[in-house]
Amino acid sequence: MIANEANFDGLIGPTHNYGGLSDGNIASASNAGLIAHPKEAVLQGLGKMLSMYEAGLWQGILPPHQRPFLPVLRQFGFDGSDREIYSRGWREVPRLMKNLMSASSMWAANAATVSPSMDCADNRLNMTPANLSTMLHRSLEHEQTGRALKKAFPFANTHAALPLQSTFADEGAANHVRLCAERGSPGVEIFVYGRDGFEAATRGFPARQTLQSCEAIIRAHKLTPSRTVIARQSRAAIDAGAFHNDVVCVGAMQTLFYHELAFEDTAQVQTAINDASKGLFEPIFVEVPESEVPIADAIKAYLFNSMLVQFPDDDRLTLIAPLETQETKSTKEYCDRLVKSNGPIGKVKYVDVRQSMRNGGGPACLRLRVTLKKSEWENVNPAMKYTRPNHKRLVEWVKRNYREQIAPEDLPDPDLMDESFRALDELTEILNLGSDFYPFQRTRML
Ligand code: SUG
Repeated sequence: MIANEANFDGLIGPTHNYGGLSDGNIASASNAGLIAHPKEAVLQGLGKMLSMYEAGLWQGILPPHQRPFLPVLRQFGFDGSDREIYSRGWREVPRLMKNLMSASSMWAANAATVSPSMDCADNRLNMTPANLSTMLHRSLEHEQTGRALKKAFPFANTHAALPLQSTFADEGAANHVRLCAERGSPGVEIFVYGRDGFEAATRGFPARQTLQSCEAIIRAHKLTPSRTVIARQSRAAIDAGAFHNDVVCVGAMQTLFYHELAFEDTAQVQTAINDASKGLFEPIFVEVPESEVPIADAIKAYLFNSMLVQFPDDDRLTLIAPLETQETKSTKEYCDRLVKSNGPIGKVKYVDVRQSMRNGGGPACLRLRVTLKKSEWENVNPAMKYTRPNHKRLVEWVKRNYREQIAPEDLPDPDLMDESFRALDELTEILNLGSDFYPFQRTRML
């Protein structure tokens, strides 16, 4: 059966800025207040999509969310026209406003947990939008994400997000890895959590994924229990800045590539994966020792927040890493040794996603992986597939609508809101999302 892994990238929205909103995400904290370059950011994202498409992979696009997210202001008692409540919001609740401006939906790895139809008892693609309940700015995403996923994958079983409550904190595919022998066969799904939602809170950086949310998704997606693995992320990794498991681990096909300190109990994780893959494939573990790449370097350079992809006609995997990995001595040297070895990763390709990286989002954060049978891919909304004509239309759209730069003091400008809504309105045509996709489009119709 022909099946492939498609990458659906989050298009970077017109309000991209450095808000310093994510506790435990070192890049977000240390770059807070920098001048952001939205046009450059979205073109970097499109550049990555183009290179994946040109290499023969299936590539799709997820739309940015409505920002500013005015429904929250109205819920909080602000009334009047959009421009009035926007300006009042900035005068009275500026910290809330920053949260309503974030372009964080670009990090599509946090959009949902995805289980391909080959793994699910109902033989359908199953998806659960992540509630992202740990961070205020991200907790606003799940509803719009669900709508976008339904537009892209009308045939899928798209569940509601888990309840927005700390016990069910869920960050989607960033804490999920699927290994398999070939894309069209059943695989092993690995769910990684940072805390047990019923345990007392720990000190240190927040652990954003709970055991309970992993269990709920496994059940809802009707996965085969013997083919799933639940692993605990190490406290050391979280406190070093690995706010998601995909900052210290990535997997593809039979290969799991991870840092020595990624898991609380690595031997137990390996045994569980070996057991779960019996009769399907032999897993290959590529563990990067702390002595070769200290975890602080791995996180700064985002070595593991790379895409691990199988290009058509290649017999080994390619790691699509950020430029920062090439610029950091230990990670660059590690990658050089990796490709010379006889291991499963044969190439490393570096991409420029610096605008996103400064908020802690590498190449892997920007995409949601969706393994699809060919017949399913053919039923994906064609306007949300990345194609050359779509690329051209999107680049023209960006040039028409995006600012070169946004400094923190530019955010309260109501023209920025109008520009953002105009851009999103135009985008709904390009991606064929309908004229009532965004909340601002619906209120306009009232
Ligand atoms: O949730 N950064 C995102 C980065 C998400 C990266 N995704 C994965 N690892 N899959 C986050 O912390 C920063 C926004 C700001 O500070 O303006 C932010 O939300």
